[in-house]
Amino acid sequence: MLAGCSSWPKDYSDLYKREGCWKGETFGEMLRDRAQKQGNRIAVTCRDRNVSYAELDNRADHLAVGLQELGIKKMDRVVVQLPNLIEFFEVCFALFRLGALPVFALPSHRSSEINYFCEFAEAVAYIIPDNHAGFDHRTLARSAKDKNEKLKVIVTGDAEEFVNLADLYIDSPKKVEAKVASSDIAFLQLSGGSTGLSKLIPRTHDDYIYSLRVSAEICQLDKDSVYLAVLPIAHNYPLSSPGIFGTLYAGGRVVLSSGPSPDEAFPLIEKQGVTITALVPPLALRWLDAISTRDHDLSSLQVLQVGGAKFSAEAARRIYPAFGCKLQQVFGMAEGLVNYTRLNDPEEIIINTQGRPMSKYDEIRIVDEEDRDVEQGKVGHLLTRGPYTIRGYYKAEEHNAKAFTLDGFYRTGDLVSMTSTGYIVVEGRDKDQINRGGEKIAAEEVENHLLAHDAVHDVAIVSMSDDYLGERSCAFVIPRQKAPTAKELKQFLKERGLATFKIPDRIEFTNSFPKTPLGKVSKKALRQIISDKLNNRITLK
Ligand code: J2J
Repeated sequence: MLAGCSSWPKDYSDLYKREGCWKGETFGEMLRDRAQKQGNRIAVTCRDRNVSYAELDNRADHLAVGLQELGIKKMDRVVVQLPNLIEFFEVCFALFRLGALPVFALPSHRSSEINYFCEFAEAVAYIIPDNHAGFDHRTLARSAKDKNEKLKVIVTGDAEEFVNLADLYIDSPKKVEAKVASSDIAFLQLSGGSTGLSKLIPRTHDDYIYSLRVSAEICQLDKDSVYLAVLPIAHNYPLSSPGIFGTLYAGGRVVLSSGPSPDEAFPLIEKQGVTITALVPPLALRWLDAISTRDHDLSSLQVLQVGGAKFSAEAARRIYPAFGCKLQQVFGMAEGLVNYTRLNDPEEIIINTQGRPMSKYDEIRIVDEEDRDVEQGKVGHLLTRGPYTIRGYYKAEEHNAKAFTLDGFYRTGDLVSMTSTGYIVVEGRDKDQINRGGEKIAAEEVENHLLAHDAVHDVAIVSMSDDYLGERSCAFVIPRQKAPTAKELKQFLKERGLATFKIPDRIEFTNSFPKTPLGKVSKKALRQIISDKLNNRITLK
């Protein structure tokens, strides 16, 4: 086991094995098996390129040799920041075969996040595209290399001074045969974060592949399924619920879209015969708006998943009439637990709930402030434990003591209620996080950056409700003598290398913060202030 990771107590791991959840399979073996059974079928389509299971399997083997020759070995951490490209698959499976661990960064992360991931995970390598969405990722690599000159940077495209990924595919008669156990950590996923920086989430082959198997079953995937990936595939939702890996598990085909707009996605759905895709609520709204004015034939689409943030019942009700396909709500988290509405659930359940746990081994508790179970139907804090929910974050002993109960339940930070039939309704949040249309912002992380500005005395960041994104972020700033402008502060954050989605949408200057009876800053009161202001009820000095 990788140092800094907590595993399941033996009675639980025995149970999950005995019950057939963990079948002892690794990612490397999973791909090999599909390549042997259905080598000629297409695994991934990206623009005009189709890669079969056999080719993907071979390419992963070749790349594993090249990565090994570069010095990457079992247990090494490698920060992977690749957008929706076939190389993402090749890199992941090559690393899985080596027993090295991808750390999944998102394409929108910038130097502040990347430097932290590289440093905290003690990464030996960083894999990037040359340019993506108008941004040159090699600038991030230079900054990371300034901090650690030994870091190996691998680039797909124009590598400039770095190693070119294309040169690492080595057709050697000797395959990489690292001994990888299914109980090993396969990769580190990112948490949305609530206290300071994102935590890293260690997921094993056993637990993740189990979640893929159940997800694929629930979503009724098979060899004829075509999954369209419009969200960035490194995120846990399009990666695994059932996402790209669940599709490969089922032997289906993944189609990669470079972006989520209807202009890119609708023609792909028509041309590729897409059967299932996954969206966050703001995108679902955008697609709903677009559909009436386009004449693409989307009749192949059977399931439209919406998750990552609360989807309003009003919008949910419009999906079937507009798309003629089933809506599936998905409420999940990179730490583990995923809830789905089932495809044959009654309409009212699909529209009004966020689904129920995917596994009968998921344990759910909904509790009050003192960890006592609330009455059925009442709102409380969601705690969970199960065969694919972690027992601790990577190298975070102190935080783990708060984020998990003594008996191993993960405190999700979500406020939920449960229907009499066991479906979960997300009612709110009790974590210092903003969910900006599915993108998670840890308030404290951004507050710490702002506190580094000379003219900022104190700061508190809260969510403000937004019709399109659900929530946007608002920073309340108490300035020192000479107040900075909002523009200056935003520029300051950008220069510190913060991902754009974390830069506050609005900055309000104030002289003091409302306090709770205990003297802490009352974020609840701040949310009320900005809400009243947006509704023109008060004017803020
Ligand atoms: C309300 N809040 C939701 C929903 C997630 C599948 C789907 C999503 C994620 C994900 C994921 C929500 N309604 N339908 O990993 O495998 C909020 C909750 C949750 C947090 C987790 C998956 N779906 N959320 O979004 O790790 O607050 O995972 O605890 O990014 O998103 O965020 P994340």
